[in-house]
Amino acid sequence: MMIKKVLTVAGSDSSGGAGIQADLKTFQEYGTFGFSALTSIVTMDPDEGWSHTVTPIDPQLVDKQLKTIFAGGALDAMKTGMLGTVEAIEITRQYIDRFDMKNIVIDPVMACKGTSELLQPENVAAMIRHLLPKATITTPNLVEAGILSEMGDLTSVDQMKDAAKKILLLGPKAVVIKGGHRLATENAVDLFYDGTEFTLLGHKKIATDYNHGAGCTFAAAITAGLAKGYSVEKAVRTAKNFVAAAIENGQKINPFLGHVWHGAYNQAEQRMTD
Ligand code: PXL
Repeated sequence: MMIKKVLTVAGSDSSGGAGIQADLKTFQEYGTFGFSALTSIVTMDPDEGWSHTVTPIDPQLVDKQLKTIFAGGALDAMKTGMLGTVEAIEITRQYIDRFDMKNIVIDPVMACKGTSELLQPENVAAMIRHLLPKATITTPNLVEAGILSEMGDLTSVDQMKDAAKKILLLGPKAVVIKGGHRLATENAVDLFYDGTEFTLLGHKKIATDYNHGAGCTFAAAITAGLAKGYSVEKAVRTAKNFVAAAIENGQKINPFLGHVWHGAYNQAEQRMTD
């Protein structure tokens, strides 16, 4: 069987836990072949309280990367994360159309954990316009879901359901809203909605500070699952188990933060063999 080709269009997290680093590690764990088109580079300064700087990549270079990546034709699945510039978003959409890409996961990254800085609002608008209509699924956290649905703070499962309906009107075929640790429920509750019924996916909350990269890893795992032919719901359920293992085995990376361990699921003797 041909190995499945999977692409991430995202930023580089120089600290190694989120962004393309999370994506490529996750693709590998799933036994898929990972490609990456870099849109920006995120650096953190240990001498300045770990302050983040996001440096976008020249859009022409994003185009060149995608041209290279698509030289062998369409890929089996792709995801987007941090997007850098409006031009990079438009270019990404052009490749989606040109190669009639299917299995598209849009992770609507709007800020880095630990910073309140929202990515440029024009990027959010362009993502909504050009990418969400092509999405097989989008994976907002509570904050992002509040912004996409224009509902603001979401504090209950009922509000998450309303938000999910509104987000589907933007064009994705499905949405999973990550309630995660932010929702004041006993379990970490994610809400999956594909326009037919709501499915609540619960998992016990994991008490850890070492969860940097969880969101990117979750979206990457869904992407790899779709490439392997899983249904959208199975891809989400499997990704949830994968990321739970990664969080449970989080690693302190430096004095400032700890990362999920992307290799944990396979270490937990549940190898991704099918
Ligand atoms: O977790 C959001 C995120 C996404 N992409 C990149 C990041 C981060 C947070 O640090 O650096 C590249």
